Amino acid sequence: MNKIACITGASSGIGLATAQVLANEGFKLILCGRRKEALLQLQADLSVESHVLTFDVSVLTEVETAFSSLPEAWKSIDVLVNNAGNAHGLGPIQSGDVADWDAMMHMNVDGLLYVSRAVIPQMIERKTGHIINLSSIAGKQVYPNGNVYCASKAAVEALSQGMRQDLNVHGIKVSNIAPGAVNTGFSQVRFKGDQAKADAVYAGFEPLVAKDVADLIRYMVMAPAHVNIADVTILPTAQASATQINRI
Ligand code: 8X3
Repeated sequence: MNKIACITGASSGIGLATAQVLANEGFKLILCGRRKEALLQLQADLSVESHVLTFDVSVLTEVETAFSSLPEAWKSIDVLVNNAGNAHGLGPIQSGDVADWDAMMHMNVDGLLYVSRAVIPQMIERKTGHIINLSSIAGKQVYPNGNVYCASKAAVEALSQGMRQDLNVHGIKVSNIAPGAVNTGFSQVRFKGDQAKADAVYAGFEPLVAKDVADLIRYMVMAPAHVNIADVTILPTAQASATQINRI
């Protein structure tokens, strides 16, 4: 294996688990995130060569500077995992915090676009590549109080389809993953550190863990060249829809 995978949001959660799983497959890794210390720690723990890029996906100039700083040997990215994303708040639209809305739209939508824009040209040039976008069950089903987060993930769903169409002639695969409840730091961020609220999201059933989604990503990237696993919803067995969870 002499392939390079680039993962955004690699310092925690699904991004970190994906780094570990793809390292086990022998991928060289570009680890992207905002927290340099956490990324350096991950780099030290990995058994493969990696390159750390510290930047905020939602700031175009930071994205452009980061990717243009890549040494020649790291420029040919084979797999891009657009994982960086967050939820901020859960409440009715009329009392939404504009700063929360902006943060979600900037990170989940603009960030995915900016990073893709930085990575796609060399994939087109080489007529190969695989982009995996992390959407959510929230991108397929809106739920009460989810409003802007759901909208940001609905945008990811649309962008996965749009990218697949536009990049089709260039031989580039685009995959979309829509996870349900995954027990990561996601709910802690959504509820701004309120641990009790975060814990309640995953109480009474067995949620997914980050590695479950990372294993799906591994399956997608290891599929034969002629196979594109285009769109997968991955849920805990106890979850039937965005709002229906069988809790004990
Ligand atoms: C995370 C899943 O259902 O909390 O995107 O929106 S959910």
